[in-house]
This record gives sequence, structure tokens and C-alpha cells, in this order.
Amino acid sequence: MEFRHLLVTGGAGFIGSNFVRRLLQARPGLRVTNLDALSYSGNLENLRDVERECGGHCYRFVEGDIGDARLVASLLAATPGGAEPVDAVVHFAAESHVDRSILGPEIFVQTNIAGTTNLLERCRNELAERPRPFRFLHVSTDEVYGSLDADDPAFAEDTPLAPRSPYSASKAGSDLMVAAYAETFGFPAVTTRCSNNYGPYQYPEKLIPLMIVRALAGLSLPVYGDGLNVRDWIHVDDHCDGVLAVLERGRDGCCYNLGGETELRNIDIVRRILSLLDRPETLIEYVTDRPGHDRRYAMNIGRANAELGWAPALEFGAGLERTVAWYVDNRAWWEPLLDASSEVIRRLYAR
Ligand code: NAD
Ligand code: TDX
Repeated sequence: MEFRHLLVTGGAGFIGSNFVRRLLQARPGLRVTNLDALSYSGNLENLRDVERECGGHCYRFVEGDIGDARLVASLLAATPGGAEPVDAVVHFAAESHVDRSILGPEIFVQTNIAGTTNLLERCRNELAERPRPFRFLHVSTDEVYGSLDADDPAFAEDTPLAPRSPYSASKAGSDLMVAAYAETFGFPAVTTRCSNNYGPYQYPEKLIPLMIVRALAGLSLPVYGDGLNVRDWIHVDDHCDGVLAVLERGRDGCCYNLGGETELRNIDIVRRILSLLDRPETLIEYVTDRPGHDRRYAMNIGRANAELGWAPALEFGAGLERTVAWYVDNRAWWEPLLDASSEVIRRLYAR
């Protein structure tokens, strides 16, 4: 399928902003409307270059909430400057941090479940009034499958959902609403589930950017529990390419796992970051464990590979080096965020 006007939600966040930039390069002529509420992790600086180069013709930003029924309905119906109406939604907007969901679960239900349901319902109404070729892509996560032990096989798309944190439970709830719309209403939706992303513009509360900026600032690096929890890491560019492949060539009603096929222990990542920055391992501080800490994630990406020819391209070592260099070169981006981004650690993990 070819699209002409995408409504991207959460495009001022980490993955959404990387997606918008990459998409406008890969598909010149396409128009993007970016709907983002600018929560703590949304940042207009993430798309300054896009705004400069494309603002006014192929890109526009709208500040607003995905739960705002009137606003979403108006964006779906609108034809700004005579443009085509929206023919695809790529839905990134979410509360996305597990630790914050432990401190306060309710906003996760509101944004991730109620917000997603509002988007689905507004799209369904719009298509009933003005039928047209359309697709809704819901961006989800490997965490909905729960936690693996060391010898368990990787998650596949038919692995039962077994979320264990308020964050992953709210994402699973949104996945189920998307699946229900596809089944019940024949709504043209696809879902992607991806593993842990890293790369430029990631708010420094997640493991990799937090460790980089704290090491650069000479602060301690808090490693939860024994540091042996395992995550599968993928560079954000590879995730974005997977999302575009599913958007254009995925099967309606279907779900696709995306992942980096790179399982690493947290402590090994922290050590690699310290080594790249030439900082001492004495900065590492083992702190109390995350409540309900998932032990291991791993993704079977066979379906996306066989059906879409998609596979992650960037090797982790090269991607990490590039990412560390980006944070070294972009102090002005993260320095204003450092204090607020460490607040969660102070509240949950202080010794
Ligand atoms: P992020 O926190 O960096 O960005 C989220 C964006 O959503 C922000 O710009 C924020 O302002 C916006 N937002 C929040 N609430 C909103 C609302 N009510 N209305 C409109 N906008 C709102 O998160 P991210 O890491 O870029 O994640 C994006 C998506 O990808 C999420 O759905 C997340 O669950 C999923 N995901 C993330 C990862 C990862 O490793 N980061 C992995 C797999 C899937
Ligand atoms: O300071 C830290 N110390 C630490 O040991 C932080 C922030 C994390 N960790 C550990 C916890 C996890 O085992 O590192 C691992 C990764 O933590 P996060 O970066 O918080 O990611 P995770 O909990 O795995 O969830 C992420 O993966 C998939 C994202 O936050 C989600 O948005 C995405 O869905």
C-alpha cells in the first residue's frame, strides 16, 4: 500500500521523531501531521531540523492529546491546504517508562488504553463517514509477552500475553483493543511489537541514555539488582524501518515482532558505555532491584523476515558507538533534562 498523508502520534518522542525524520527522507512527497501532547518525554527540539526543512508543506506539528475526541476527529477529516485527508495513522504516543508506571499507574491506563481506544473509535467513525483505503499501525512492545527464563525460546507472535508491570499491562490492553477492532469491525489495523530501542534523542531515563549522560556528568550509574537481567537491543533506525515495512506491506489484522537479535546483560552494556567514554567502573553502583523486574526478553522475528524481508541491519557495537558519540556531541540537548530524568531513580532506587 502507498500512503500520502500520515497522522503520526507521539512524533515528538524518541522513536516517533526518528521515524518522522527517516520517513520524510525515504518517501519524499509524503505529508506528516504529528500529534503530540508534549509530555515530559516529548520535545520539539527532536524535530527542529524537520520543522526547518519541511514545516508548512510536508510536515506540521499539532500539540494535543490522543484522548481528545474532537481534536482527533478534526485531524482525520482535515485536508490542510488542499492536501489528501489522512490515510494512515502510525501510533507511537504512550507513557513508555516501566519505572514511572510503578510510581503512578493511572496515567498509563489513561494514555495507553483509553487514548488508543479513542484513536481507534475516531478512525472507525471517520471511515464510516468517508470510506477510503486506510491503515492504522499500532506500535507495541515485547514486554506484553512477560518474562523469559534463561533457556526459554524467544517470544513469537502467538506467545500468550503475560504482562507483569503496569506499563506492559497497559500496552497489552491497547494491543487487545486494536485486535478487537480488527476482529469485530474489520478495522484495518496492524501491530508491531519491538524490543528495547537505543539511539539519538532518547529521553535519558532508559538504561542506555541514562548511563551515558550520568557517566558524562560524573554521577553514579545505578544498576538494578544483580545486573544480570537480559534485554534484546535494536537501534531505533532498524525499528523505524520495520514499522515502515509493516505499514506498507504487512497483512491487515496481523501482528509482527521486531527485534535486534542482540541479547545482552545490563551490566555488560554499562561496562561497554564506560569503556567507550573512558570512565572508571567505580561509577557503577548496585542498587535495590526493580519491583517485578522482568528477567529476560528475546524476540523471534521470523515472520517479519519471511513476509517482509525485514531484518535489523546495524550491529550493536557500531550502533552503541554512534549513540555514545551523539550524546557527547549534543550536551545542549540532554543537560537541561538530566536533573528531572534522574528523579525516578531518587524516588525508587535510592539506597
Ligand atoms: P517516548 O516516551 O520517548 O515518547 C512518547 C511520546 O508520546 C512523547 O512525545 C509524548 O509527549 C507523547 N505522548 C504521551 N502521552 C500522550 C498523549 N496523551 N497524547 C499525545 N501524545 C502523547 O517513548 P518512545 O520510547 O519513543 O516509545 C514510543 C512507542 O514505542 C511507545 O508506544 C512505546 O510503548 C513503544 N516502544 C518503545 C520501545 C523502547 O525501547 N523505547 C520499545 C518497543 C516499543
Ligand atoms: O537506571 C537503570 N538501571 C537499570 O539497571 C535503568 C533505567 C534500567 N535498568 C535496567 C532495568 C532493565 O532490566 O535496565 C534494563 C532496561 O531498562 P529500561 O531502559 O527501563 O527498559 P525496560 O524496562 O526493558 O523497558 C523498555 O523496553 C521496551 C522500554 O522502557 C519500553 O518503552 C519498551 O517497551
